[in-house]
Amino acid sequence: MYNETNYIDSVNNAFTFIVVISAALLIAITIIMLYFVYKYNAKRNKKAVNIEGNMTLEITWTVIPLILVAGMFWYGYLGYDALATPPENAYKIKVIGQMWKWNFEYDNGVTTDTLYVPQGKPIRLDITSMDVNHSFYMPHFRFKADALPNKNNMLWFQSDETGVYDIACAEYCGLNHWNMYTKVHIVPQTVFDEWLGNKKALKDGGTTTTPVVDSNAVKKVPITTGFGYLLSRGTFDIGVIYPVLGIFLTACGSAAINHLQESDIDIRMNRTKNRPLPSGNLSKLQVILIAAGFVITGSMLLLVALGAVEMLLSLLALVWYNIIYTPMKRKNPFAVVPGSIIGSIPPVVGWVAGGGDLASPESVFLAFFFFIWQIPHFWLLLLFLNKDYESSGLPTIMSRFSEPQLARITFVWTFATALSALLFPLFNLVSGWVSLLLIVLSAATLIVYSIQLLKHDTGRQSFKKAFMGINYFVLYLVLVVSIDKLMPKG
Ligand SMILES: [Cu+2]
Repeated sequence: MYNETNYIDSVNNAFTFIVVISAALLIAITIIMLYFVYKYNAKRNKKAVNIEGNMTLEITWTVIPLILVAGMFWYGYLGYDALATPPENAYKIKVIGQMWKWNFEYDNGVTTDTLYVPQGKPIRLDITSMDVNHSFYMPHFRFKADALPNKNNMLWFQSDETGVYDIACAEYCGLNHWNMYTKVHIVPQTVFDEWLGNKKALKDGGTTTTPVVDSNAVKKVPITTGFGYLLSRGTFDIGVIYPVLGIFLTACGSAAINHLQESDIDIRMNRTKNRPLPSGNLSKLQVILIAAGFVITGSMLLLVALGAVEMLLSLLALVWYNIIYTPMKRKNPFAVVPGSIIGSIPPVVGWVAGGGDLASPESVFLAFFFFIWQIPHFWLLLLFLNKDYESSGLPTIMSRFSEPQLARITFVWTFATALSALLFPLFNLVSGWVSLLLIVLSAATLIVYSIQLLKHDTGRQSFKKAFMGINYFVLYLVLVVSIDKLMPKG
């Protein structure tokens, strides 16, 4: 009875009907016009004659268009009528537009960002908006309905075949309007029931999620600091110990303070519930003393062995992490962007400690590069650890963007990271052509590899792979640039 949906054919037929009539009229009128241009041209007809009234002609050019237009209306009306009267037993789903994603609410209270519907069953969509005007658009089904904050619009459809199709917003609604894409999955009833059951279980378990930049960051610190030192010094010597150790100790202190600040969140997540505080192995006072010991030792080492600039930079990282970023991420799901600045400080400390100028272009570039790669790094971490974060109960970027949207945004940042890597040669931080070639090749590989993020069904696995991809890329880049520096010149 129905092919993919009840509505596609009637829209297609009405469209074909209108195009055929328009094309026929265009051709007929053009031919007649050319003939008249030839026949009545000024040389053959020196004197124009005025013709008045012709009943037959007037009736003809009124009746023929009337029939054509009535035919178009009839075709359009048939489709509209089918669309305006949903069957009584239609399965109801609420569609709520929001800047900038679609939410689908099912009868058991589950809300998702991707639409799943059972195959072979009439589906009724009740469409509204929670902020501005959007337009709910499913191109494959020839569906479009305004999503308005003060009015409920309805669409219904039934598809007897399974498939995955696009959903978009067809009304400019703000900055990220372009990214309001999601998918409709038409699946067999059993698959649908299982999916809805899983979603329900997940919902009862917890609500929202947060990116928690954890002490994992501490492990990167010695590498990036040493890297900055090598780049300005041109070689490794014993002096590298001071910035690396100083920054590392301060970062450990910073992580300890973070444990204090977040013990209430950590206890809720599998990944962090075994940290010393949530598990009860250390008291608060003990942690404070440990943190102070780390920070004071690290700062003193930097101040005495290197200078005030190095010490102040490392304290800036600490202030940024513990005083600005940590409280901010509890309120703002985009905190990860300013948070990424923290990772750009250690390589700069290394650069200055190695004798480089803090305000030099190379130092600014190093900071920029180590800032930009952390954004896809943390967003991917969030995407594939999502389930765990869901129990932390903090605001998350997942409440603003759907998974496919976040995947696309992450791809753009990954792309930017790959391109930024090409700046290493440009800032004369790489000299050998072999290293240059390796950097270009690895950047291209990263881009091609990350394209999986743009594919239809981005699962946790592909986020995890992309996450590993970008981490290995940066590690590889640091190695190539370091080896290039250490090679004898000449
Ligand atoms: Cu919109």
